[in-house]
Amino acid sequence: MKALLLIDIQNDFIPGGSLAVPEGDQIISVVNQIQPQFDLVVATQDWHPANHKSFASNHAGKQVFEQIELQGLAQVLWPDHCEQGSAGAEFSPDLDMTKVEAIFRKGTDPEIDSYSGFYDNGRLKSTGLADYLRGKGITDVYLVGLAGDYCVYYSAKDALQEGFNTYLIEDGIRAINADDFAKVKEDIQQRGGQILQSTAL
Ligand code: VGL
Ligand code: ZN
Repeated sequence: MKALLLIDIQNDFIPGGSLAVPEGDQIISVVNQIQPQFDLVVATQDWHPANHKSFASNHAGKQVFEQIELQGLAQVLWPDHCEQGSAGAEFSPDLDMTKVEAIFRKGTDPEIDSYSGFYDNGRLKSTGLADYLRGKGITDVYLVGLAGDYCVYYSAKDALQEGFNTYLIEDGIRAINADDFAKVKEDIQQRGGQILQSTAL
């Protein structure tokens, strides 16, 4: 059984949003087109409180995209984004959500960031996504969404670690940094995942 994970296809990650991923809007028609080919479609939603420690605005004297240490982990400081209840946190109005059976929210703890849809960055707490997928009989996890070098990457690593056959659908993904995404693809393949185009599904 195959699941498609829609990772953080939210207004703030799309051109015009506060943490826009270049060409992020270009994945949406691909994502909408492929959904019928899966047994299950699930979405993740970055969902931060206003006092979230991943926001540069919550650290006096720190700049956006600076790196700090948070709970012993390297943390990039982001522009305010995906604040709970804001328009930026909503899914893109162009994204077809009719087939999405469940939405897993993440990044709700102000003290720790959560790139993966499965666990926070410290792997302290699970979102329940892995058990949910197993409960639905899912063996294969396909990922699309934003951003390829952060939330898609961390979600794919966790999917592999949880024992799912894991696939990145490249034309359904855009990254903040293209060089970083090239490394992501290599790393995911080294860990046993595969990269494919939507036309090969
Ligand atoms: C993301 C940075 C901060 C993502 C979320 O969805 O890739 N990136 N929060
Ligand atoms: Zn975030």
